[in-house]
Amino acid sequence: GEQSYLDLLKHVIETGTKKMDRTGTGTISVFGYQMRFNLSEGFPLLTTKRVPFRLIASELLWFIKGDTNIRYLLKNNNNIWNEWAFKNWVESDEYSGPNMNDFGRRSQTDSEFNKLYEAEMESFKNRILEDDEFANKYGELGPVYGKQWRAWETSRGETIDQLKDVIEQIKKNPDSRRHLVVGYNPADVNFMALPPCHSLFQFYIADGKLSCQLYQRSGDLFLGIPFNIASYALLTHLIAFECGLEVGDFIHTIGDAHIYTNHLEQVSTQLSREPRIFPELKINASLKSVFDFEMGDIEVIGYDPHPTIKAPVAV
Ligand code: THF
Repeated sequence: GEQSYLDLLKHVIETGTKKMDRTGTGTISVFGYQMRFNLSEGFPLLTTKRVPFRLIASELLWFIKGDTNIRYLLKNNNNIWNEWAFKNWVESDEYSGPNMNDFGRRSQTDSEFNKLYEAEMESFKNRILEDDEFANKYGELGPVYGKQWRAWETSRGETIDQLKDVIEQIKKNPDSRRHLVVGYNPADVNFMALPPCHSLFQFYIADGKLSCQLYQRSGDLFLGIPFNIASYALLTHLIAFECGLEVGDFIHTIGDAHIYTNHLEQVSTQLSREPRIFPELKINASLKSVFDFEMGDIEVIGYDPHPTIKAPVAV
């Protein structure tokens, strides 16, 4: 349960190494860690801080649709990918507003700059929502998860729908050891806003239960990992539902497991709290396919978390 996540935070604080990172923020990090969540014991939405389930569900539905443009997320009031699209916009030739170099760091350290940044971000979002041409060009994150899951391009000029294929194989050939979906496409990595953190996942069926293991190459333990746990738990539930299976375990394997140094205070607040029982997931049981779910078909019930803990995201 939740304790395995809290143990990971403690483990990194106690044994981790200080390490610089791409974003210039600094982290404490360990290499190689595994957590296991038994999904039949409740839905793993952490309770030691409020984790916004709506954002997790809309991001997952966005992946499942094969969409890679932030417009869908914005329509659902989901802002978690904005910074990566915004970066492409402010670095483009067409952008002529105030200099936004290094906006991730400056918006947190310079309050004058932060006002400018927030105004630019607001107008960027409005343009993505209102202007189709602008959205096609600057809302696009490149061949990220949705593209690789639903339309992986082969060297023969075909596309592979990995998600559809894996669901079909789970039904037809449950004992297979090849139930894999790969997000990390080496040929496309340089064209993505951010190379996939969740690189590969595999399903396993035994005793009528569907389990899922994720290999995540890099994990932001405070902000990203709580999202990732709930996201893959939800995906496992949706696929199990379509295939007439119960849910088994979600196994989360992380490569570079790190806490950003500007999240340390938040982490110690979280570690001082007692975990509560996990909520339950409720999905619209009249649907037939993973591909038919919309936001209104998914909810968690009985979620009673400790309060939100705010933290800046490293870009
Ligand atoms: N980059 C970094 N540095 N960390 C990540 O977790 C991360 N992601 C995705 C892509 N790049 C990343 C984006 N996922 C939040 C959560 C998940 C994200 C990005 C941001 C976040 O800020 N969550 C807040 C709430 C935000 C809100 O309410 O709008 C939180 O408190 O949980 C790894 O998938």
